[in-house]
Amino acid sequence: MKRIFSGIQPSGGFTLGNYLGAIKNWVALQKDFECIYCIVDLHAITMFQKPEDLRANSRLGAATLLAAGIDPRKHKIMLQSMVPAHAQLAWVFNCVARLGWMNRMTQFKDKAGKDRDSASLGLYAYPSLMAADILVYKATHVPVGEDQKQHLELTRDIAQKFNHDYGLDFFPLTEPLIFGEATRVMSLRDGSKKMSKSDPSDFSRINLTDSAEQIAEKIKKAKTDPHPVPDAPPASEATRAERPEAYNLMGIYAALADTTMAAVAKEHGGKQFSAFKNALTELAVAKLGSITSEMRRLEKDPGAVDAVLRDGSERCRAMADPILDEVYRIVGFLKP
Ligand code: AQP
Repeated sequence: MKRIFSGIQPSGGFTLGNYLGAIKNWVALQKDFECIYCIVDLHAITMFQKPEDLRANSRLGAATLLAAGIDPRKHKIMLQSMVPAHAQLAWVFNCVARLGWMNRMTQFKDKAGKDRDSASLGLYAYPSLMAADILVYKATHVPVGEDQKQHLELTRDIAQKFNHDYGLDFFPLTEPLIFGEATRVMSLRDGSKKMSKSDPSDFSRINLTDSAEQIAEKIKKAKTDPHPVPDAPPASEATRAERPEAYNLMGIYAALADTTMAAVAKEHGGKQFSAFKNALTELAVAKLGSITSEMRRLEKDPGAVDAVLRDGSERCRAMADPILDEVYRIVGFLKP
């Protein structure tokens, strides 16, 4: 059976970017793959999190996956810190990954900003932990948004070097799964920036906890340009860069409606943005409303959400521990 691992950081509430770039695809993949979906709290603390916020967001994260339609019995919803093998394998990978590889990671550069010396060592080592998350289950496929593509290439480099150094064919070369019309949802305020849960401006994103009124207000205020809705998808990245906000809203519409940018351009091309924004609001509220109300219901039952995480994590420990034991034997650690 092909095995999927994918993770999401509880560093805030989840956004429409997380939903369209990841969660919506995770739901669809359940029928063809054995799936492990992880709330990656170890990754979240690479940037400081208030402990009470981290606890709340971890629960909210699990509730979001349940509300979106992940089946915790057939598959696994788990918490990274509940399965120590992730961090243990990450140490081995810290000794496999090369500094030159890590220095190329654009997410570190973006998140560390200009003041790199005050970024945490964890933020720098993040991709090595991500490789461990995936390979501690020997996952074959990882569904992600465009922003994580480089980290997955690094995961393959680490697997390949480990296999080569120890003369074995132990870890699979994991394939990224990047699909849908919204692999990179951009900020509603600036079409050149990714929509992100940690952006200081709440108007830059739609949160999955937003009410219909909040969604309407954010879409109404979303940046556009004076021209009508494009009548064709962008022919190239250069064309997209000429009108990033316009194409971003079209991409969001297409992904929410399960259609293509070409179909959206055919239906809405040439209209004024005010009319298109009304249609987009209606669609977003219709698609996200049921998820938000189920999340609200689950929020009132934290015991049930914790039980799902504990159960998923326990079943993951049973999968990960034998693989970690084998790695420890391969690298030459003595058995305790
Ligand atoms: N804007 C986006 N468009 C498409 N996909 C996205 N993803 C995130 N943002 C977008 C995908 O969501 C999954 C989980 O991401 P994450 O929460 O682990 O980390 P992230 O990519 O760093 O997300 P954020 O929202 O930007 O978090 P912060 O602000 O804490 O850094 C991944 O598959 C990602 O591709």
